Amino acid sequence: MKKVGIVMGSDSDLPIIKKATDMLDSLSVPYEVHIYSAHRTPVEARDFAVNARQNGFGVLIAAAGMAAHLAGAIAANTTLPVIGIPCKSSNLDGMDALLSTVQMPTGIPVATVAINGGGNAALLAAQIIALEDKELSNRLDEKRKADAAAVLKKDADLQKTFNS
Ligand code: RP5
Repeated sequence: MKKVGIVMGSDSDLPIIKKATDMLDSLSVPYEVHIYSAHRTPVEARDFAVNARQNGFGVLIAAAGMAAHLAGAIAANTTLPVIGIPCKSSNLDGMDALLSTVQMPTGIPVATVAINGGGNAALLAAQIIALEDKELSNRLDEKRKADAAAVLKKDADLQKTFNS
């Protein structure tokens, strides 16, 4: 199975990345995690993206906050699919990173998830990897069913409390 490459701009983004790695662990999807910054370590960020396909990655996740150029900078250097996670910063609540990540010019796409959306970034990455892996596709189907069952159980509990 191809790996998911996860890059964050700073170790301060790690709590958001943990949501992604937990999700990938639960689906048995292999991944690598790195700290490369579009601004502080641009050469390493570029090299990671340039070599990602030949290093066995099938999709990349890039998480950054503030003037969040990491996902775009990664996407500029590979034609692997890139998923951007805008991270919430202290001053602008993540709106800065959201707009920096989502507003890519035509030609260099970044599939942007919600602010701090590590879980959905991992799920989307898994769905991309699952295009060529039937067993992973089955695990994703099972997760959808389990998630729906959990919501219906909550509804049933609510009926007992409010509607009986
Ligand atoms: C971004 O700046 C990082 O992705 C992080 O979200 C934000 C702040 O970084 P630190 O100052 O906490 O290292 O590049």
